[in-house]
Amino acid sequence: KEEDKEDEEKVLKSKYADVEIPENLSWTEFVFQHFDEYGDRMAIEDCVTKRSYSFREIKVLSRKCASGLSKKGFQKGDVFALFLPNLPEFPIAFFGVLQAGGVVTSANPLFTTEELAKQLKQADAKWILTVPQLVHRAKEAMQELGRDNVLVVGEVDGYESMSELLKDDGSSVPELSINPKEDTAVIPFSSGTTGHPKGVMLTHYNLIACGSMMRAQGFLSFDETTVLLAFLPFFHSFGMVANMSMGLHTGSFLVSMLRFDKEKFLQVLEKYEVTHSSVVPPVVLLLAKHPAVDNYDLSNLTEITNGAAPLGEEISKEVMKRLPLLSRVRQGYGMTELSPVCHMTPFENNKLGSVGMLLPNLRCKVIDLETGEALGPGHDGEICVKGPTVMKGYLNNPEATAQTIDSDGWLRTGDVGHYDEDEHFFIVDRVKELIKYKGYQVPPAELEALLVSHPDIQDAAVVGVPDVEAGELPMAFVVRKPNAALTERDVKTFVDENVAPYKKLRGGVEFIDEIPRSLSGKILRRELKDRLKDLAKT
Ligand code: 4UW
Repeated sequence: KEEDKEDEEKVLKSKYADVEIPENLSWTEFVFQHFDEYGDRMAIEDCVTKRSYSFREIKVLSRKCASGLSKKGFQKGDVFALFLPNLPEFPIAFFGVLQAGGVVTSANPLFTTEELAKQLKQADAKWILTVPQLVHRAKEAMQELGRDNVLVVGEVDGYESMSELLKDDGSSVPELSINPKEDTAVIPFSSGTTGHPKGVMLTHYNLIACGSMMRAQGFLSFDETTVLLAFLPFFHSFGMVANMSMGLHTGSFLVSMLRFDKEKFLQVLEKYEVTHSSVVPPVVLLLAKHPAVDNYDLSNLTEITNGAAPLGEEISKEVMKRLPLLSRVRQGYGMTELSPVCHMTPFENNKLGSVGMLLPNLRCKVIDLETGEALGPGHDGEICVKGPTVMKGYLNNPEATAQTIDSDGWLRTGDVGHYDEDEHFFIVDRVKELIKYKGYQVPPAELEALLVSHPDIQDAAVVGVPDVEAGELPMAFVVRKPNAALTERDVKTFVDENVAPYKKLRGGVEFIDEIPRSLSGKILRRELKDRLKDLAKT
């Protein structure tokens, strides 16, 4: 019956046969499945300090971490925050927390104390692990919850080091009964289709489903010969699942990079003979256009996979022309709420500019923006996805969950696109509020709330302005209070002082008399974007 209904509704089923999704494993058990075979081979190495760990060490040390945490009273279901750049210790802590029965919430290391505190409060984090440079921020943010459980990778006076934890004898790893379909493993944050960042509850099963689906049919082509440059942040779903976890699962060698730097990136590609890298559009642009690329031997690089923001056909062609040994420029399209990937380009016959095909085990429909009716090939509409990777829900936010996942289980992505006759998908626009700066999420609602907290600002709206390198730049429309002498510089300085650098108003500030709103009070962002186009013409 369900199938008949789906046929009528123009629901697309993946063209690929369903894969079996293990139902009785934890995410750690899934990721570590072949670690004993990989043994003493190097699993991850920091490209600057050269600190490295083998697969065996990751397994042993993450158990020690779990045992040490349990001795400290950390319990099943407790939330542990990772406020870390991409260090080789990241997976040890991550899988240590999971083996102690905990839940990982991962925060952007660029966050200000306030941004971090908001996440820690919402997630009710019991512990936090950070690096010496960020320890004060971590401590202040934890203090807002009345807690002081701060651990550090490295040494800082007055703080406990993670290395102490790793000296544990490993005797107290709890016997866990994980219910993979119910128990949340990670809570990354995302603003989804509207409003402020929210905790996205992904269960062990959600992640295992995504991992299993990605491995089918060579969608994810990593194996034991892969050298993967892992600079995409592990705190974000893309880096966390597609690189850190699936890289380790497949026995790849991960070269971790703490901070992205153009020259360093090219040096590392050459020196480590990197074969694969997951990237975002500015990095593809760099490979296609930067003169320094010619100074390096990138002949081992056979595949790059773009995600998190749109990549055009032209730039994909350009990079392939410049790097003739790069045989594949691939894409994945996903969303934190989808654990996180729903479409990937197939191993062969991918169409440049397309985000690929629906992964196995998933259903997808493209619905008319006005009528909600499912559309056939070639028609743009909102992309909706259903299947085992749809998040459990937003943490403590049933309203937002209900707005995003309907009663039939369909998740609305807020992205606009279409599929062609061969079922290759193309993303063309977004109807949700989200702005993406170099793949980073910038939730307009957050910046708007900050702007209206300024004593001279009456009202504000933030939109994304298209930008060749970054994708979009956040820009603000501001209504000044009567007689306020606020300048663009004042507004920018105020924002800069209060947000992580990637949220800065790089797109500028426009003063206007009134923010256009619908009768229900919603900001009419489309109208503001049109106004921007008009401004650009004049
Ligand atoms: N083209 C156009 C794309 C694309 C895109 C995303 O921060 P989030 O919530 O999540 C992500 C996750 C991306 C991702 C994860 C795992 C993976 O394997 C993969 O590809 C290899 C990609 O970005 O933001 C979600 C929003 O980001 C936009 C889109 O608007 C989506 O709803 N987005 N990927 N290829 N736009």
